[in-house]
Amino acid sequence: MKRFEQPILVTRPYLPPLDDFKRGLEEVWSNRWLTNNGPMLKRFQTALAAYVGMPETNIALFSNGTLALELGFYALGLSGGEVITTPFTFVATSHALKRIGAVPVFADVDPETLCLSPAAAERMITPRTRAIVPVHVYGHPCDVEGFARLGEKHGVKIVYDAAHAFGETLGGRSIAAYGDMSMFSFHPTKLFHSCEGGMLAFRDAALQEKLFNLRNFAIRGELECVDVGTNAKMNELQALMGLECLKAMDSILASRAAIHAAYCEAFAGCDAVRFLDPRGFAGDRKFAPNFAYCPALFRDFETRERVYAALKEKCNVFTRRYFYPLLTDFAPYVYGKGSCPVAEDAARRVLTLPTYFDLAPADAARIAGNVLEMIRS
Ligand code: T4K
Repeated sequence: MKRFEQPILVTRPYLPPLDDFKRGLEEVWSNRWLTNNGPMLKRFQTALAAYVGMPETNIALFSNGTLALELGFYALGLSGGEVITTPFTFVATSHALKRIGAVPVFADVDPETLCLSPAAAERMITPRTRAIVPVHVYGHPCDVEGFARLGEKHGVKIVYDAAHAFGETLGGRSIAAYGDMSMFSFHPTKLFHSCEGGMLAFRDAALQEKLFNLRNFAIRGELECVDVGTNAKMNELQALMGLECLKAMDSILASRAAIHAAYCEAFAGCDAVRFLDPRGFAGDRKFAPNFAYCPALFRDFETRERVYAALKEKCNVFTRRYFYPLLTDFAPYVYGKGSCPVAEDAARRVLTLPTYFDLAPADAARIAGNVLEMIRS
């Protein structure tokens, strides 16, 4: 069994060359403009729009992904309504709904992709449903056509929590182009980041002004306040970090693909572990994954727990059980407990393995080798 000398964490942020960042800092220093729609933010917005292939009028940046979700939900008028979503996600998805006064209603996930199932979601639709919020969990693509059909048939909004899906294309288009709105998180645990940050991409350009206003307290100039906004502005240092990281996207994606391939190869043919490979998850559509996470499903809860603990104790490898406990195990959402058996089962068997820009594929193979040894012992 290989013990790593230095701890291997589930993820580490990409950091741009320090000299490039310093050059940007000099610009911030000379501008003396630190936040509130500064020049760096505008440049980042332009660069992001080009990167994701959306018009600049159809994106907005925020201080983090959770506030982006909150304001997106609020701007779409979801407060006071029911919203169908998945429990197999980070708490932020449902927290953002609750915090704007919407009621999360949980539906089960697809056993292959672990993303919300359109069929399960449809069964939960009532006259009070205002939206469906699927999550491209781990960067796995949701059934976007299935959800588009539900949106049209039932007159509900489709809002993707695309926190994990930055940099992906599906059916030849950016994944940001699907649904009424998508949210991307730029937290340092994501493959692309701006220290903290979030982006909304939306179909209706008229939303942009509303969102810009809401992220700045909903004040207009010095004399007017038009709504209950908040402070969700991205600052200049965040934008600078984002701009510098964006330059490295090609190599970030390439390194993740190589790490993913190393795990795939190591786990091939193993019955006790199903390593999830998103390349098969898009049906006939062309899909370019970002390999944001490296999730493996173990045969049972006991094996997963044993491997999780042994990797930590014997190998100095710190994996995470994203997303365990399931949302419906947490006090605010316990009303949904027992309603999503596929998600409940996956949460008890999943382990997300280390992946980040400078993890050597050979080390990923060694981690997988350790896992296989533990299973056999
Ligand atoms: N929707 C979904 C589906 C999400 O997954 C998330 C966030 C959101 C919405 C909300 O987006 P944001 O508001 O965060 O933009 C992490 C992140 O805090 C969270 O952003 C993320 N999802 C969630 C899945 O994971 P923790 O509690 O696991 O993070 P932490 O601090 O334990 O870090 C994980 C690993 O990364 C550790 O081994 C240490 C390493 N790390 C972390 C940071 C922050 C570093 O090496 N450097 C760092 O700077 O929640």
